[in-house]
Amino acid sequence: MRLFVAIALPQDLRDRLEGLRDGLPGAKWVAAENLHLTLRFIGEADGGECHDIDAALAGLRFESFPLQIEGLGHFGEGRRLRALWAGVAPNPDLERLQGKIERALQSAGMEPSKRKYKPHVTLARFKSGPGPRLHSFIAAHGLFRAAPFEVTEFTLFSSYLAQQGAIYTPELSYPLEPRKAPLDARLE
Ligand code: 2AM
Repeated sequence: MRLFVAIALPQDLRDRLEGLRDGLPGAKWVAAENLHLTLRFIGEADGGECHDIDAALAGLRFESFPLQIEGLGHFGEGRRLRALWAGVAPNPDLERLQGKIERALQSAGMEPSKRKYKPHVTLARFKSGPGPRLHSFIAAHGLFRAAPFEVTEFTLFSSYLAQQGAIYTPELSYPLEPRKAPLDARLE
């Protein structure tokens, strides 16, 4: 199974992100039900490894926290443009949760992640770049900012590459603990 750990996004947020789809020739937009925020890509895992991954994730303790999607960016430039994404407002809780997941998976025997973590929600992928239109798209929509939502769990997804594109299936979810500190205190 090909696996990754991610935060599933609420329906209203996915609807808002879907509303950005407009005017980018060559963009292959990610289906609304597939929009997610990856915490850790795992890759292929066999039965025994899946068991160890589940045990490592289930043992993790972390409090719920708010998260806000804002801004747009891209990976690659010009003809090497690969992806357009929505970003995340600076979020120390997200960084800490990601770090905990990384350490838990390493103690379950996984190799350390090679890439530095860059939180993003991939909106579209490109085979041939949209040229200068990307910059006007980002100029038009770059101030995108969604309402914050409460992250109350994270999810182990499987990814299956079908003919019509990737199909992501939530396999197991790991609830976070109820938040103790009030929201106001955390936003200060
Ligand atoms: P992406 O959206 O930037 O492509 C499922 O493929 C998820 O895992 C996607 O969110 C993808 O990020 C992420 N991912 C991270 N590293 C990956 C890798 N080496 N191969 C495939 N997907 C990866």
